[in-house]
Amino acid sequence: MNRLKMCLLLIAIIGQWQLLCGQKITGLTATASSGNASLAVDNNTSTRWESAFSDPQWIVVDLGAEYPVNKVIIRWEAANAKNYTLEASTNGTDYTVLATKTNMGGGNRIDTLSNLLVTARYIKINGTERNLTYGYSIWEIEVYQQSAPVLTSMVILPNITQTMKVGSTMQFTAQGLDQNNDPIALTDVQVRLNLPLAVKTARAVTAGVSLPVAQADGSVRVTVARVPVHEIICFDL
Ligand SMILES: [Ca+2]
Repeated sequence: MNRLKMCLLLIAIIGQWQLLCGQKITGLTATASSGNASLAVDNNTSTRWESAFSDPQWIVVDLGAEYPVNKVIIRWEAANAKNYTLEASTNGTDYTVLATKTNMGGGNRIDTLSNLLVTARYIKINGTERNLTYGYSIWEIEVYQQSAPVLTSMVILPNITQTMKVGSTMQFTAQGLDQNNDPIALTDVQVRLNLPLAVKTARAVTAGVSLPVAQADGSVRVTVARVPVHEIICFDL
């Protein structure tokens, strides 16, 4: 019985994703309960917003549109918040508390609040207690988008090394995973037919076979018969 010992090697994935990659959101504006809020979003780390000398005080950053927000960096001046909340809103009225910070240290301080995973247009810092008698003082507030899914690994099922009859077919599923190990859509999968026991098949191995992923579950149907017969070696087992 002629059988083909074949190994399918996945050699490339072509996807179409936006390359947002956690970039900083620009064009921010801000309002506050007191003081010149714009100085906290002017991209200048030597100018600062300072509130009135009382509790509580707040500052709201307007992103200009809704974004998938992942990280906020607050560059506090020495007159900083001992206790505060970070909140998010899509309409500027209804806020959700993302983080509550308490007993934070004095002096110039950089607070990085990450893994927020929230859709928001407005980010609010609500100071409830100061570390000094001065107002709340922030050099700069930075807001970052959530990283777009990026293909980082794949799971191929079943095991891609198979012994098959020539002319028979096999089906496998290629599932891409992003940096959070969540499934990611694949638009095209390229596979290579490798015949390790047959040196004469080098030409076929080099050429490879490209097959589109046509099904929503990412499965690809591979038919051995589609490989020209003269480019493969069959042997008896
Ligand atoms: Ca500034």
